Amino acid sequence: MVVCSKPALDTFFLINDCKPTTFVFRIPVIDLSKPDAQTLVVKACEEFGFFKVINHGVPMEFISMLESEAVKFFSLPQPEKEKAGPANPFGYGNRKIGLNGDIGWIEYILLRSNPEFISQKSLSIFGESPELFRSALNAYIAAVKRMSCEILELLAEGLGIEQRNVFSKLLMKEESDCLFRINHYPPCPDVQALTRSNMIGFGEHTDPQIISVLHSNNTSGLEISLRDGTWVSVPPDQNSFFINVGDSLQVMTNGRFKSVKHRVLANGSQSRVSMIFFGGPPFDEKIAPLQSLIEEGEESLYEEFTWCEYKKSAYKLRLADNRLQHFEKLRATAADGL
Ligand code: GA4
Repeated sequence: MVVCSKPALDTFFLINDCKPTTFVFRIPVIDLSKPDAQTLVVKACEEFGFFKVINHGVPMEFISMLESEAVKFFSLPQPEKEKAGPANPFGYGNRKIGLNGDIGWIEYILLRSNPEFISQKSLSIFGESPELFRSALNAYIAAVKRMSCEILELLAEGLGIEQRNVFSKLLMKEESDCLFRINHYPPCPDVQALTRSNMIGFGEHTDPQIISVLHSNNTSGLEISLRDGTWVSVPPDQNSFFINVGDSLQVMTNGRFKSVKHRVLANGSQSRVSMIFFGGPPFDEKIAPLQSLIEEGEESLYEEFTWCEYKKSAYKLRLADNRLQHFEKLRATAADGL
């Protein structure tokens, strides 16, 4: 294995039939406290739709408090956890992902992330110590949302957009449809049998929202797909966050940023816990390419849609489906002109 020489890059492993082989690739690592962060986030979103952030400003105690509450919840007896389910799509879910038959080697909690909703939601979702879980959740979400907005503002500035809150304001509205997910991937006694039955931890998909912010414990499993379709494994790092461009940001940048396809493999011996904040817009928000990002001679690649329209169509599809296809503009072909 080649040792990384540049501190601003992290290692990827090339995946061949789900077996890691030799080192070939490195992911962008962005230090949010450095002045070059603005240029680097734009580059990373253009090249991969994915990067890792360090010096992120989210207190480590918020992360460890929430993660330990989550571990306590997932260790409860199954009937206790099921009091908070079944996820439809919100609540506690086991194996079932979404509403159309997707399954994974996973259990999870999926929530709307605004504090009012969290405080109103049935206490059973927060297990034996609801107050502790709820306050850890609110502190964590507030800090991660702040960081997401900071990244979105760097992106807007880096793209030369005058209104630096053009993306971040969509997450800040009271009615914003931001979600929060805590995943637990239990160790799988027979990963090969799982793969033979075509099941993995969480199947390949892109995230629908504007931005996703992921934290995981030190267990591997996350993979992203490069533009050429190669799957690469992302080494876990519990001190950092991983950022994904979502479908909505791909549309707003008229395809300049790519929403990254990713998946999670099951681990044979260790349990993986990940916590993901999904920054989404309000339901009635119109999503379309920003005029200022449509370059001369370029066309808008997508029809305008509301977030509500997108979500309705997303929940009718399977996890691996291309959810943006439905909103792509039909481009004139040579044959149309004849
Ligand atoms: C993928 C990203 C988020 O986890 C999620 C998922 C959602 C769900 O689990 O309910 C979806 C999936 C995700 C995309 C397509 C639909 C909806 C399952 C599914 C098959 C919470 C989200 O927002 O979209």
